[in-house]
Amino acid sequence: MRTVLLVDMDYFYVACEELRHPEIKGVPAVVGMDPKGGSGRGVVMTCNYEARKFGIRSGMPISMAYRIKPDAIYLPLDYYYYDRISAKVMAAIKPLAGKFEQVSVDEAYMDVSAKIAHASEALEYAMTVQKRVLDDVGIKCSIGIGPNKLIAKMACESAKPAGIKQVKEEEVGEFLKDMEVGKLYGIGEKTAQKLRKLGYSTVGQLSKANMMRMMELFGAFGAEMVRNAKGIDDSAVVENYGIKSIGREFTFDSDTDSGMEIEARIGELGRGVSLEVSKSKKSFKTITLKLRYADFTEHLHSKSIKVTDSPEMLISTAVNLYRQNADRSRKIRKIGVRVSNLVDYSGQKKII
Ligand code: DCP
Ligand code: MG
Ligand code: MG
Repeated sequence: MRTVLLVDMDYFYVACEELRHPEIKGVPAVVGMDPKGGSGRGVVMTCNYEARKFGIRSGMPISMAYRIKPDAIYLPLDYYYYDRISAKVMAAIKPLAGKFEQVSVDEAYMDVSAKIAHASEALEYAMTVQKRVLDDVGIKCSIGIGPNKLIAKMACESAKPAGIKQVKEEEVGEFLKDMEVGKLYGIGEKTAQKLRKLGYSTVGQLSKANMMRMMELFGAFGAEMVRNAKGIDDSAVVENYGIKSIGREFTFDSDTDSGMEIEARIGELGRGVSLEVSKSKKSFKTITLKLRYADFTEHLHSKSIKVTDSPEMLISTAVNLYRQNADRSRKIRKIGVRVSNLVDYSGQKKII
């Protein structure tokens, strides 16, 4: 039997900002694009729990956040700073894991099965992890504990903020039974709506769905949903798996069809991504350009090349993806550049 922890920092970007601006503690604060007195574009990246009390959320247009709470503190994004804090967090907790898998800037799975004699010791172990983050970095995190990654992840959601929630193997059924289907890992709002129409409003109901029928309706994802609804997840905590992709996005102040302006931005985003790639000592194989048009339709264009860490290759590939794929008759609202299929730089040297 395994014991898996999912450790996730609370309101991470704002928590980072609190470290260097302690005066924002306890005051509604938002990190995101400049609201520009309500006319700003782009979104809220995150906000603290004081701001969440007013209904502000990650991903919400910054202009909407501003309408809700114009007197909140609005801070610009500083990815490099958050990455540095993230590295400190990961370095602090990695030694406490048997197997350690970072999954995002503020989140990691820890398989602690080898560190404790029995699942009943997990709660105390998680408290040690929480305290380590607070002592070494000065920020708070929440921890979900489960017999697998899926349950640990969902337990963490219900532990937030600054909490710990353990779901033991024998409690999995009860934990999932009455959970709203949209809360199940991997299910977005659209799928949740479809499922509700089919009569599956709770995870418990979905767990009893006919596998074949779900596969007819949703393909392989249908089978996965039913497995998840049963709380089944055999995937291992993969050591050194690291972050799967590195990307940056930019929303234009006003929608644009100027190729020059767009290509200049792609160049800038590409340089930012490259810098981060080189800091994490990675090389990459796949470059993805995201184009969001003025009408909010979004298109992803990807190209895989020989593994490289060259900023020039990254930028020229992204620019070519734009030249080859963009619909020039429509204006663009937002662009993104991302690299994936990351390998350790040392790994790449061996390949060559
Ligand atoms: N983030 C983002 N875009 C989103 C959501 C989050 O850029 N739509 C960024 C900002 C977050 C960070 O990633 O600080 C971590 O994301 P989480 O989902 O873990 O959210 P938070 O840590 O901000 O809040 P929570 O306390 O709910 O974990
Ligand atoms: Mg978080
Ligand atoms: Mg997270």
